[in-house]
Order: sequence, then C-alpha cells, then structure tokens
Amino acid sequence: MEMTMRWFGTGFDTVTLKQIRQVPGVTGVITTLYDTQPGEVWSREKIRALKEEVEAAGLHISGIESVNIHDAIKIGSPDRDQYIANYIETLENLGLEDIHMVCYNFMPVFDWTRTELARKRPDGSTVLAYTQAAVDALDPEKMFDSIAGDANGAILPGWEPERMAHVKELFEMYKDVDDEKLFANLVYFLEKIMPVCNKYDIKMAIHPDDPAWSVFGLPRIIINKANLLKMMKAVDDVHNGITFCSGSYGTNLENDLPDMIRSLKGRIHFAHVRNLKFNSPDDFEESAHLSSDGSFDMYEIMKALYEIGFDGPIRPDHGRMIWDEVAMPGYGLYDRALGATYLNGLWEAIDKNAKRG
Ligand code: DNO
Repeated sequence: MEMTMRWFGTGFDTVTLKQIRQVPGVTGVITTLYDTQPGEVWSREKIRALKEEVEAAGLHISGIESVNIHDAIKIGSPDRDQYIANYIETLENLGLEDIHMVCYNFMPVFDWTRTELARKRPDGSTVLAYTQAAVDALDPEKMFDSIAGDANGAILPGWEPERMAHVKELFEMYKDVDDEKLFANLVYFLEKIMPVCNKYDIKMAIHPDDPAWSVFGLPRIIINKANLLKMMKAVDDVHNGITFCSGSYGTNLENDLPDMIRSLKGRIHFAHVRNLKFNSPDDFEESAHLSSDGSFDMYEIMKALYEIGFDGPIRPDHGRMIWDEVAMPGYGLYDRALGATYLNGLWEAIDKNAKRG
C-alpha cells in the first residue's frame, strides 16, 4: 500500500503540499480538478499542470478523487452517451498523463450526507455526525442550506453549489430511477468505459454510498457485500473495482468490514480508512482513527487489507477538527496526519509480525 492524503488543490484547500510532504510516510496525494463540473472534459494541459505542481513539492499523484459522474448517466437519460464520451476523453487524458486510479461514486442527487459538520466531543474537538432523526425531519431541498453554514467557507466535495441550486429539479429527474435502474445505468456506463480503462490501465474505484442506505427515498446501491459482488460480476474486469471506505460501509453495522475486504480481493483499488463511534444504530459521529476512540477494530481492517495483498493508495479519511484548526470539515491537516501515522504504525506491526511468521 501507499499512504496518501487527499488534497483539493491550491485555492481550494487550506492544507498545503509542503505540509503534506512533511507527514511521515505520506508519499502521494489524491487530488482532483476541483473547479470542473460533472460532465466536463478534463484537458490534458490542466491535468499536466496539476501533476507538475504536485511533483514540484516532492509528491506524486496517486489517483483522482473524484471524476464525478453527470446526472444524465445515473438517470440514464437520452443525452447520457455524450457525457460518457466526455468521461472517456477525460480518462484518456488522465491515462496519457500516467494516472491510473480514478475514484467516483454513483449516488443520486447528494454525495455523502451528514446532519452535523461540527458536533462537539467531550475533548472539545468537533466532528462530522449523522442522526437519522434529523434527516427524517428535514425537507430534502433544505439539506444543502442546513449544512452549508458550518462548512467553514469551504465548498464540500460532491456538493457543488451549482447543482444544489437545482435540487428540486434533480429530485424530479430521479423520480423513476429505482435501485434496479440505477444499477443497470451503472453497468451501461462501466461497459462503455472499460476499453479506455484497459488501454491505459486505469483502475476505476467506486466509492460507497454514505450512509449505506437510502436517504430521502433516493435509490442507493453501493452499500453492502452482496451488491458489490453483483457489480464485480456484472462487469468482470479488474479495472472495475472499488474504493473500500470503512467509514461509509461501516455506517451499516451489519456490514462485516474485514470480511468484505477479504471477499473483494483483487478488486479493491483504493482505501479510505477511518473510524466511527456509534451512540445508537441511528446516530454516529466520526471519531479519531484509533480503535479505542470509536466502534471499529482498525487493526482487523488493516490486517484484512494486508492479507489480501492490497497495494493501492490508502488514505486517512475525515479527521476531527482539533488544535483550533479552521479547514474544510473532515479535511484539516492535524487529525488526518495523526490518522496517517497511526495507520502506518498498524501496517508496520502487521507486516513485521507476518514476516516473522
Ligand atoms: C467525502 C468523500 C466523498 C467521496 C466521493 C467519491 O468526504 O469520501 O465525497 O470523495 O463520494 O466520489
């Protein structure tokens, strides 16, 4: 595995490449062209400029998170082929620039959903949190406004204000899309992009739906082992793979995380590893990465990744806001740096143990 950190780009991220470079054991970044809209072609020039900037800081691009999918592709509307053609062109340009891992998601309307961006914990840190009761009480069209105020001025990944301005229409557009249709549209998309992925060895890594169940009655398919195995089989190509995100699959306590990892051997191309603390099955908060601070056994998660021979990029995920840092919720420097160091420590111990037999 390679330890990485997510970086949103100059002008979007409060964290600098220089700071990331100084986190021990981190050699790459997971980045994106944050100012592009879903459906837009990424030019080779822009990709190259980004790459050069990262390399000048002594790091490299380990993968892209995300190249977002246009709603027409998820809905399966008649103009989807044009957007798929654009996506293929973007993949081609990434491939030509030697970038080989692309994370994306297939969530309708909203990307990941939290009901609080700054819940206070006993130690005074603040974290992202989710309460089903708050979602149930909320008008979906107000979702964006209800959380945007706590975002520390940042644009949240996957919550493009341009799209959110049309949220009512988006709901309308998805009204005939159920789980089955969404799955069929995903397969259609994957089949069309596999040739370019094969040509440039680009590993597609779908991000789970977060939380891993239907929110506001919208379909959700990337939620558990059964659905993932179905997806892997439907397009049985190594380039059709997944992002294993412990914090997203872990929202559903029925998901056995180490077992899921083992059953997806060879198809996990990217890992987000973080912990959650459950106060009840319907209420969780994003704790520090350590096992002792949350509900997951992080050692078992890392061990499962080690045992399947996972060799892709891994990154600490949402961190707590600590030490008075002001940053995009979940994406400050300090707690993610602690997370990276902890995960590296677990990995070193697992590796040494395995080698000693
Ligand atoms: C949230 C992230 C997601 C993820 C996308 C991938 O912090 O984990 O926004 O990047 O769903 O497309």
